[in-house]
Amino acid sequence: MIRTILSGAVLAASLAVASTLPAGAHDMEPGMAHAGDVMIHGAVARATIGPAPNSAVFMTLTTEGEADRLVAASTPAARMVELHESKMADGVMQMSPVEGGIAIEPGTETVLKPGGLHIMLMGVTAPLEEGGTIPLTLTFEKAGTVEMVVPIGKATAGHGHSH
Ligand SMILES: [Cu+2]
Repeated sequence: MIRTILSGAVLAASLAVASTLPAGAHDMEPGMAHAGDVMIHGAVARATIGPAPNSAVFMTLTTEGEADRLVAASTPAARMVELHESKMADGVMQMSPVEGGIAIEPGTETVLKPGGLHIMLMGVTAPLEEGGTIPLTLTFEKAGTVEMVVPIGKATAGHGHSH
């Protein structure tokens, strides 16, 4: 019974946050946007823990047109943003910049997720707290530039490695 009441309170708090999103989200859900033929969905920024300086943004990218590439990302919430890929090398998870951008192919979901492709936020200007949002600008080779609102989700394990 207590658990039910608490869940209701948490849900109400979540809805309150969602209703105060900044302009620019249009009528789309936070974490969703489109640039030309490219659709962005499920975007989420990882909350930071304590004084951790880095975070990452994950999302799913699809195209309803021709192949494209995510070539750049930026946000005022971090001093530097890079497109990264994490890979296991000699039993150790390592990450490196993606040369030439992240490919988006017709008929396929390009999934940015912990342990794989991600948008790395280096040097966050303030802690990223779950339930908040950050603005994010994405630039695609063909579809151009789009500004979107990205919700901040849970701090997840799996991307805690450093450079
Ligand atoms: Cu990274």
